[in-house]
Amino acid sequence: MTNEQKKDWFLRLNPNGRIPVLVDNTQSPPFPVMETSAELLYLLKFADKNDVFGFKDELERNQALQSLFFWHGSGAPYQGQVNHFTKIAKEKIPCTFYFSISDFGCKMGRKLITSSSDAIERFRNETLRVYGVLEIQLSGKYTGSPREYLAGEGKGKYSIADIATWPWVKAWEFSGFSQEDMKAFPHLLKWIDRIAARPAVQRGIGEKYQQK
Ligand SMILES: N[C@@H](CCC(=O)N[C@@H](CS)C(=O)NCC(=O)O)C(=O)O
Repeated sequence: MTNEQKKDWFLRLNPNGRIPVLVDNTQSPPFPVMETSAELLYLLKFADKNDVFGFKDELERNQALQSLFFWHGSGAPYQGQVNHFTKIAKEKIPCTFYFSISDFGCKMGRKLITSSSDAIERFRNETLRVYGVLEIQLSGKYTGSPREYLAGEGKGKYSIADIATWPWVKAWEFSGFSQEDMKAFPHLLKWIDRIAARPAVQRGIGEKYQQK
């Protein structure tokens, strides 16, 4: 691993030192964009004038933003930690985390998590909880209308909301979740397959883009 993302040339474009970064060379000077969700919104604005992957209607647009923020703020960080603890920091090293009252609803104000196995448990549970939120949306549990995509009227439309969320959720197995864990999310599993079947998605996950 060369850790290019921690080198000066990359930090100049994205001081967060994480992948991806987008650089729009059609702007003068070239314009860098960090953070996946901001990158998707940038692409929508400058490369998708007809809103093929977005919405003209403000309420539908806002629905897409809700999903985008939800995944960026609640899904990716939790599943990212699951990946970290189960794949990268495999050794169960004792470590200390504090979470606020609102996370635990306990009177003590803060709860101490003292081992990485506690941390894995916490992040696994939170990721499954977030999958549950997506399941509620897709199943139409409270609206009575199941939907095919996360945002948009009726059954919804494939949009940046799905584009941001899908690559993570479809990797549930990589994150160490079992078929048993996923049984609670039948609509989410169908959504994964529905998006996987899209020709452009097939190309995007195809051999050409596999790491050698
Ligand atoms: N909030 C950032 C997270 C980016 C992120 O975590 N990227 C990972 C790869 S998916 C990364 O760069 N990992 C290597 C590192 O942390 O140095 C975003 O949405 O762009």
